[in-house]
Amino acid sequence: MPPDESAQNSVTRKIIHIDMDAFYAAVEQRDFPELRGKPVVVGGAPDSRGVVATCSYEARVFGIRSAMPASHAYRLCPDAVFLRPRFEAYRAVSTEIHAIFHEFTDLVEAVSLDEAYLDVTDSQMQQGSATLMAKEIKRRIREATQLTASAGVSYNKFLAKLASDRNKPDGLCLILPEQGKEIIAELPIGNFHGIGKATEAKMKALGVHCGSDLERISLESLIQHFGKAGEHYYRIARGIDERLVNPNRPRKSWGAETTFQIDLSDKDEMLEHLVRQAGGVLQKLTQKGFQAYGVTVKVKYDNFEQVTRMRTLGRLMGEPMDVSQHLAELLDRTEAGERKVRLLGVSFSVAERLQSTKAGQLDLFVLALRQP
Ligand code: TTP
Ligand code: MG
Repeated sequence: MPPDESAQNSVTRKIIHIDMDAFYAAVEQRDFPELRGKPVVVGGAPDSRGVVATCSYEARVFGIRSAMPASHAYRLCPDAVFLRPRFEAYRAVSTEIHAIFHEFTDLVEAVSLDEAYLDVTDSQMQQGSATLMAKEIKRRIREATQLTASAGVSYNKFLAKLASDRNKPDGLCLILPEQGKEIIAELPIGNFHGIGKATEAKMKALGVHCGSDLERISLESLIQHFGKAGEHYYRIARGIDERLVNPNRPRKSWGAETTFQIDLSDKDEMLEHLVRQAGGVLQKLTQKGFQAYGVTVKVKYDNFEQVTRMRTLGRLMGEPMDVSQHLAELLDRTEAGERKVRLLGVSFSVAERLQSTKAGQLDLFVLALRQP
């Protein structure tokens, strides 16, 4: 058994879930003080077909939410400030907060730029108190980034995640083992993490509206209706979630994108830009021990219409030069040049992180299989 697993198999674990508050919008309000206290919407332009990535808490009062069309958000609050995302800024913050997490434990599972699980069962920081560690992590994040995070502390991932959501923003919530079942019993089924709209509707059709209803359904019935996920629902209803914090969870893709001050019309200039971007991303992912097996180019034209072109890479790449040919071909499959371009992005889908030479050989094999 790898050391990570044995460490995590102790009976009572201490899990912290950290999630930044209104992440993209908070970074914008930090960097542009005139936006503080105002409804800020980050995402597509209100006159585009884009969607809301997130919005400040001031904007949430108007009913604006993530994934809503930006045009809808505009109707809800025409006075809101609508901003395009600045991924570089969010990534920089993400790097800072992840460095803070790693000072508390190596068992950090990065879920997204702004969210992670930490297994601190064996951490000796703060005399081993997970709640004090969560408090200290929040303090360190604020000190380093001037941003607030919410933290949840509990004995498994499901409850830690639930806890971090309870007192947002700037919250800290502890769910003790003896409280877990009761909290889940009262939880509306639509608020279960991992239960989306479709599953929620199916659950309601079965008469399941909250956790206590779920607990009354037999394992057989749950498996019959939901397949393998049924087992997970069965355990969750009882406050049981044995999923480990996986520090090697691979990020599915790594990328960068830039919105230009002035739309580009020269294709050579676009390619040059893509190659430079790709070089930076490749360097980062190689540093982290990942290998790319696919590359995607994203082009947004001056009317905000957006296309992506993807290809699988036939061999491993380390050097930006290796990828420039692919980028040129992908760009050729768009109308860039004939049409002006306001945004260019490049991202790489990555294979599993390399643990050892043996794993490396395996990766080569997988890559060979993935060749078109
Ligand atoms: P979340 O943590 O879900 O949201 P949030 O941090 O903005 O707000 P909260 O205080 O409720 O945690 O997502 C983190 C970032 O991911 C968010 O700032 C923007 C991005 N995002 C999208 O781009 N699209 C989406 O649909 C969601 C949910 C998030
Ligand atoms: Mg968040």
